[in-house]
Amino acid sequence: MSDLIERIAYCVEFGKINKISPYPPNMKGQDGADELTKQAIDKGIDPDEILNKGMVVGMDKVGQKFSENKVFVPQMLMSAKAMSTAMEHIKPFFQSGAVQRKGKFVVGTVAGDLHDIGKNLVGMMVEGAGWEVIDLGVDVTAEKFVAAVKENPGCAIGLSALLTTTMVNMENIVSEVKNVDKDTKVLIGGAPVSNDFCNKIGADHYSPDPQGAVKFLNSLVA
Ligand code: B1M
Repeated sequence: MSDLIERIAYCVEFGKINKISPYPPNMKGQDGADELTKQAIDKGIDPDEILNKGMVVGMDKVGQKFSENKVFVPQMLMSAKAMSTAMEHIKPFFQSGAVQRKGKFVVGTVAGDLHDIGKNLVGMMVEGAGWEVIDLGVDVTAEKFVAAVKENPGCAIGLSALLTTTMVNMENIVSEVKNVDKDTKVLIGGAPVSNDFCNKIGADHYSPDPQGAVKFLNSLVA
């Protein structure tokens, strides 16, 4: 039983999506995260255990390696794809309430900015860490973030920006969101953003990578 969980973690870590997936080459023809997760559920293994001791462990490992520059964006994307494919088998248990999520994370790329690869990675890693992710997409205005905070009381907010011309829009979003609920935690990230900028605009945390985003969010519910 634990062998199956370990294999799921391994598939997520190395981006083995399913049996027909040719990546990684040394696992060609083997079951991937998709098949193994289904087998685990069919065997009656607790979905919470599959998620937290399998998928989350795999994502955690790849996230750590990414932070250390030992793997790069393509590997992260393959891991995220393996995880999201396997998650399809777990989702019905979230919906039934059999598996509890840690909280809600509303994420979006700020107004004027269309870059979404980094934001998507953050969303996938956070989802893999057991959070419900509400992705507002790109070019997201302060009004849309405010509406999401009202619809999802107690959620945390994530803002991404890749342009020096759009990172400035974060300040207004932080201020509008905090006007609705001053306790709403706002996490920011993206290549031009820094810790100093985070302090200047009154956001709660800056993370340079998805792993840091996960650590910050988990610290809120620890
Ligand atoms: Co754009 N672009 N782009 N672009 N683009 C950059 C960002 C740029 C640095 C290229 C350059 O000039 N060298 C430059 C910005 C310069 C600046 O402002 N300082 C630039 C420009 C100028 C532009 C346009 C203005 C070009 C034009 O039209 N004249 C235009 C703007 C469009 C708009 O947004 N309004 C534009 C358009 C585009 C494409 C649409 C073609 C495409 C985006 C496709 C897409 O995202 N779907 C694109 C791309 C791909 C890039 C580069 C090449 C790659 C960005 C990327 O995805 N990186 C980029 C140059 C570069 O970075 N080499 C560039 C990979 C991604 C995983 O990293 O997004 O940094 P990143 O995310 C990281 C971290 O930052 C962090 O985690 C991720 C993983 O580590 N992170 C967070 C990100 N968000 C986070 C949120 C968090 C926490 C961490 O918490 C919430």
